[in-house]
This record gives sequence, structure tokens and C-alpha cells, in this order.
Amino acid sequence: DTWRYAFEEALEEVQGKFAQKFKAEVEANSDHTIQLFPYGTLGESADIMEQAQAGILQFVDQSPGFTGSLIPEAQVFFVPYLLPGDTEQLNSFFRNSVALNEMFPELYAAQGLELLTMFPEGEVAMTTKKPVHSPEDLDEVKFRVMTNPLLVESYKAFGATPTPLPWGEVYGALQTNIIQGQENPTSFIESTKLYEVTDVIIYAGHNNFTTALMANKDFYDALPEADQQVIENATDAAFEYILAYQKDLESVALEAIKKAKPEMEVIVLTEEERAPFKAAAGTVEETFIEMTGDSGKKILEQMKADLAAAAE
Ligand code: 6CS
Repeated sequence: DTWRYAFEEALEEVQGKFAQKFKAEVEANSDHTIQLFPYGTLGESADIMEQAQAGILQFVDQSPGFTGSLIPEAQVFFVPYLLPGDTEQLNSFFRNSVALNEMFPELYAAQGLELLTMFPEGEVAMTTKKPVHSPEDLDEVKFRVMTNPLLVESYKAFGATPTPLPWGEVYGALQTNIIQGQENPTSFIESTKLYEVTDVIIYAGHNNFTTALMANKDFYDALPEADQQVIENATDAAFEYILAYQKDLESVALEAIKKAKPEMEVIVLTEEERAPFKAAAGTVEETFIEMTGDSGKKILEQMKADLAAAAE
């Protein structure tokens, strides 16, 4: 059969690289073929999710940044400073987390989705038009966030005026000054040329970008076991491939940004400067629990236990 797989990025960006590896593995190990649909070919992230739920697509890569509007617990990825900055710890967490690998699949299943894996896409950096060293510097800054309520709360707690927008509107909104800031991994800022419409890149160490690959659950459940195994193996191979692929990606991307725009200011917040942003995380965590109740609380607690295990 031909299986359709859509994702939120271009073919040469992280989700696209993952998708290409997944496709190569499936095609090498079965008679099936995968047709890839990069960002823009089938609409925005919310559109490809609808198509996957409807079974028009068999596979979809959507980040919790958007899935959070469908599965509130997925917003846990926007509690600031929850994920570690250390890559080895982060990778170990994604590989072994009970919350990610056992609890989230049930929540996705309730939305007709078979969660195949979650994976990190790099440390999130802010880009703005003016230097930011403290939450005060974000005052009056209309800051674009992905469309999920907890991310709005995060940036409120950071002192900004959060503005949820789909991805397609971000470059233009920065260009016309409707917004003055956004956050994304460095490699994505580089590949999408967001540095052209912002002047400062800020590292506060507050998050790493998470995304997720899922299949339409009815499609997946109806497959013979051998095909499910092919999908599982291809997912595992693509997961390990994408972690290795990203090893030097962020530093290479930052160099490319500096080369393309030498006047781009790079700010790495000191520990002292990070303190007020870290303090804001507590409020966001409380809001997360208010929004998601017992179910969210259990996921958060399990994630913390998984993170502690990954730090050992
Ligand atoms: O900011 C966004 O909306 C996009 N950022 C990344 C890294 N991937 C896809 C998403 O749409």
C-alpha cells in the first residue's frame, strides 16, 4: 500500500529528516511505500492533524505545541525548565520515560491516534527585536507562541504579551511588526530565516522543542502484526538516527546565522539572569495542574521521576 505521512516542517528540517529515515526503513523492510507531505503541502499543523484523525493520512508528526489544544496533558512540555539542558540526559529521558512511552499513548489513543514516539528537536531560543536580559525587557513585547493555552501562560509569566499564531503567519507578522518576538530551535530559526526579521537571539535555557509521530489508530490497529512491527522498527531507527543527526546541528546553525547576519546579537542569559524566568515556572506548573486535574498531575509527577532517573 501507499501510506501518507505529513509533518510540520520542510524535508531538510528535523521532522523531514526523521520522516525520510522512517520512509527508507519502511520501504526497505516491506512492500509498502510512504508518500511524504512536508509543511505547506496540506495546510497548517491543525489541518494535518484533522486529516490524520479522519484517516485521510496514515501518519502525522505534530508537536505538543499544537496537540495541546486537543490533548491538554500534552501541554506539560511547556512547563519551563522541566526538561534538562544536557543532551545525554535529555536523550535518555526520551528513550526511557514511562510518562512518554506508556502514559501518553493512552491519551493519544482516546483521540484516535497511535502515538509512535516523541523526540526532541533542540533547545528553544527566543528571537526578538530588542535585547532581553530579564522579564521586564519582555514588557509590551507581543511574543508569538504556538497555539496552546499553557504556552500563553508561560510567556505571560515571562512578562511578555503572548500571541498564539499558526506557523505560517510568523515570518510576516514579525516583518510587519504585529509581533516582536518568537521562540524556536536555532536550526529552525536558521532554516526558516527568522533572523531576517528579528535582531537578537536569546538563550534562557527554558525548554527543548518536543515533537511526536503518530499514526491513525484505526489504520494501525487493522494492520497485520508484521506490518506493525515494521512500523515500530522504522520508528526506533528514525528515533536513534535523529538524535545522532542533531549532535552538532544547533552550533552549526548558530554559526550560519552569524555568517548570514553578522549584526545579529547573541545573548546567553547568565544563571542570575535566568533566576526570574525559573521562578515563573512554578506558576506555570500550577496552571498546568488546574487545567488538567489529576490526569495532568500524574503525568507531571511521572515525568519528574523519569527525569530524575535520566539524571542518574
Ligand atoms: O513554531 C512553529 O510553529 C514550528 N516550529 C518547529 C520547530 N516545528 C514546527 C512548528 O510548526
